[in-house]
Amino acid sequence: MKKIILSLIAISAASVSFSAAAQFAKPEDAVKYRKAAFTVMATHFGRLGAMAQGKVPFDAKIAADNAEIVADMAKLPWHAFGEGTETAETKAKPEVWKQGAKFKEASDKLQAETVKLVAATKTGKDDAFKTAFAATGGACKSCHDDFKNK
Ligand code: ASC
Repeated sequence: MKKIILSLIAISAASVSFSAAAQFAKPEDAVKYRKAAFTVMATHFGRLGAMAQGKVPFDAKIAADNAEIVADMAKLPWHAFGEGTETAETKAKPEVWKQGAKFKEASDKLQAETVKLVAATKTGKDDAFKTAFAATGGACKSCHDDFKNK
């Protein structure tokens, strides 16, 4: 019986959506969380960049491993831009909160491009990878232009 109850608790905990999990204990925790996700994302995107630029040879398996981390990280930061985090000293522009729908669109675009990036790495084709890498970088850049201070 105890086991059943414990599994039920585990199942319901796992089904809590990301938006419901948007409750951080403190705004600083949310800021720390989203920065961490961006840091990990940038680290692995940078490794892909070295391959896209030919600084290291294209290796489909290594590219896929890195792209999967980028795609996973791309899901995470958005729910950490919640209320109370807009006054923190960060590079986020006020537009993140003033133009919420546009910010959501930009984050959706990034996530869509990272899914395509993973798929491209798995084709094993250098060209497909480079094209998808450029599209993903474009999604990073256009969001930064609108929503991130230098
Ligand atoms: C990176 C990185 C970013 C993006 C961006 C793309 O490697 O850290 O923030 O690419 O520069 O324009």
